[in-house]
Amino acid sequence: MSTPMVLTAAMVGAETTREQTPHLPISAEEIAEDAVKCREAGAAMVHLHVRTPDGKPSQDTELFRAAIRAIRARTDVLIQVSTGGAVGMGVDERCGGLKLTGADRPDMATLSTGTVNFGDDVFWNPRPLVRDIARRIRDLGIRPELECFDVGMVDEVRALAKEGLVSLPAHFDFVLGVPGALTAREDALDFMIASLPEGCSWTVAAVGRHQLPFVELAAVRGGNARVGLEDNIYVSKGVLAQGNWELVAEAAKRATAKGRTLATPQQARQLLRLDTV
Ligand code: KMH
Ligand code: ZN
Repeated sequence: MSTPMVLTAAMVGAETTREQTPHLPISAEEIAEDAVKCREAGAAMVHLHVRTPDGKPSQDTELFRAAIRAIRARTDVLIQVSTGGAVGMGVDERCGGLKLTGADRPDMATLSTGTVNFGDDVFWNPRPLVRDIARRIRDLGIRPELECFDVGMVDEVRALAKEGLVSLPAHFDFVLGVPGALTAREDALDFMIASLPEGCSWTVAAVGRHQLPFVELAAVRGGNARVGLEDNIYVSKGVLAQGNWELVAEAAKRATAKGRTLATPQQARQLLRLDTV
């Protein structure tokens, strides 16, 4: 039996707009409604950003709280908050989701591990800032998903582990295909996997038209995948996905066709070691 595959739905993001797709969820209720369908389609986790009512990217604690409560009232899908936010945000703003404790505490949070060109912008993650966010995640007692936009960032995680800011084995997210960063190519994925510290798990989040083909590459390599409107709005060439759920459904179809079963949230909790931080 192969290891169950964890599908994550990156539902909202900071860059996708309603002008690009009318199916982007914005309010807590819209996010929760789509999250329920993502879970039914096979997602074990959602990667969460939030927006103000007019659609602007935000990392506001209360907007996160509302979205998390709306999701948890309806489904058991795991919730991973973004600490990346949108380019140009400061560290305190980015960490809004990490202020949630008790019943509203997220299950996981992203930790971007280095600075990278992000289209025509720069996603600014100097080493002291990465360490600041790593400490905040550690203090909340949750696991980071270590976002690597290029292969040197995997090495940076080794340094973070030596400093006691990340515990190994850890869970990585290889973000491939961001313009200006590592390309979405099969050999690039293989190099990332080969670079991992012993025993680590990984997800691949490929951007744009690469998103769904990389679900299949991850499936045959025993990895996990992230899909969703944050990274891609099309379910096939020129056809908008009707919601995040449709991308998850397509990912699930492709993963199971490659012989993988899909992880439940409970299985994902174990596979990603969320209870042993
Ligand atoms: N919006 C990107 C600049 C994360 O969520 O941790 C960064 C991002 C990363 O989305
Ligand atoms: Zn994100």
